[in-house]
Amino acid sequence: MVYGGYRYLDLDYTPSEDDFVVLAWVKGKVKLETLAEALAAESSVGTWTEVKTMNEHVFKNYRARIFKLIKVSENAGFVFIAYPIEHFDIKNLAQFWASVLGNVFGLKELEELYYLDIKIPKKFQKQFDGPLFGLEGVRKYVGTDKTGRPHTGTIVKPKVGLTPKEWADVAYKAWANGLDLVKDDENLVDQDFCKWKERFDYAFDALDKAEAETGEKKLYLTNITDISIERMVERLDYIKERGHKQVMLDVYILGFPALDYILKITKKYKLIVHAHRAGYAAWHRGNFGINFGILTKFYRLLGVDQLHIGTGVGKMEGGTLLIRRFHELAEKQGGVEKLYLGSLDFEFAEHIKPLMPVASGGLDPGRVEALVVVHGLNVTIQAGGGVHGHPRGTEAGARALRTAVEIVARGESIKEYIDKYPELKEAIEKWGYLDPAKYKRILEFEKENKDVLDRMATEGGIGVIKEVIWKI
Ligand code: RUB
Repeated sequence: MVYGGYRYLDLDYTPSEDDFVVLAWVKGKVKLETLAEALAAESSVGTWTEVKTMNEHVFKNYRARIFKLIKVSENAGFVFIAYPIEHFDIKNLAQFWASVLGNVFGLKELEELYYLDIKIPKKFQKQFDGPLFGLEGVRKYVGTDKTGRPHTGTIVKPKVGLTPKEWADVAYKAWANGLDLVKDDENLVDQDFCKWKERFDYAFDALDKAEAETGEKKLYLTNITDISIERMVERLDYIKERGHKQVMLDVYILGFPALDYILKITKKYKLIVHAHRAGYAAWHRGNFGINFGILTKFYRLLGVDQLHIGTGVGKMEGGTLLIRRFHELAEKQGGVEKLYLGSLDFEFAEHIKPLMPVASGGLDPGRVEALVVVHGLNVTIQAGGGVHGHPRGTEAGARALRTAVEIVARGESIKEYIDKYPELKEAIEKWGYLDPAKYKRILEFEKENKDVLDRMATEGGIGVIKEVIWKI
């Protein structure tokens, strides 16, 4: 049985350089082939029945083609679909999303549908500018382009509730005691107890003071996320007027159209953009979903400069191999290799700069060494609770985090220095020390056993990938 009277299965087809390629896991109430046909039809030229209006030209030039199927059972498996670039609007990511990642999620034959990866042709990537600063630009701003150490940061906690002055006092303590970055949390914008403008003014002065005292450039990431584009633009105008250089956005919640609009302004105003991803997991974790790696690609193409990608060692989901993959998608220039079934080879266009990956969520100084095994040194390490929860408060917490990062960046172990730095010792006594050896072993296993992982995924399906390999 085919879907709508046309055949989208074309196993002899080899995708061209300009095709989009999509890799999805699908499971449903009918045969895998039929499910795949439904996905290809509904996301391109077709519908549930034959239509008299279909013609040769449309079917030949605009339809999606299923060029590979990996059957895990009669009605479940991995589906590889190619789409011709002509199918899509230029400069309109919303149309692409509505096509490929739209109606298909509602088809009633489906019990599971998870998009694992997408290859975006370079020809399509040309319409995007990518990050204005990116990894290198942020490093230059902070002054770490020579040392290459990880950046350190904190999220002022409690997340909400402090007054503007209280917020800025905490921020000052963090900057003055060694951290490079202080940010609002995802849910703090302009509440009555902490109006955005007042907080900005206090924090701006605190930043100035901390920079003058430490001789270091600091980042202050102020959250302007709002349902009203006008209010966001007003805040951007104010940031520019004050001569500030950074901003923060809740990118998933804004959605692509608002993000695209705001990024045009931040680029004009030459602001470093920090992207918090709150909400992404609603797509990423379920049986019906979209892997965060796909979003990482689009956020990089649209041009944020720093992006939360998870830690691999903290409080949020995602095991070592998955987070390492996101890290590469954020930070590598050019190609990112497919590692095993569950991802596709990918290459960013030459003009798309790498961005600064941000590891955040449940971190503390004792986790830094393990974190760097997963991410390498090109990463911003943020700790909220892991700074302000220090037994002697924010100042000691900030010093402990910076010290841990400096030690690890030199290639040494913090274990050797615990007695030398009391703040570090207290942090480790409270939260412990995470041994990096386990994470080294996992990464080595992946390098040496790609075929084993590939076989596990091929035989076990998405369950094995998510639970065993990705840990989500
Ligand atoms: C950090 C925090 C951030 C998370 C979001 O606080 O809650 O919002 O980083 O997760 P803390 P992710 O350091 O106290 O845990 O970065 O994975 O998107």
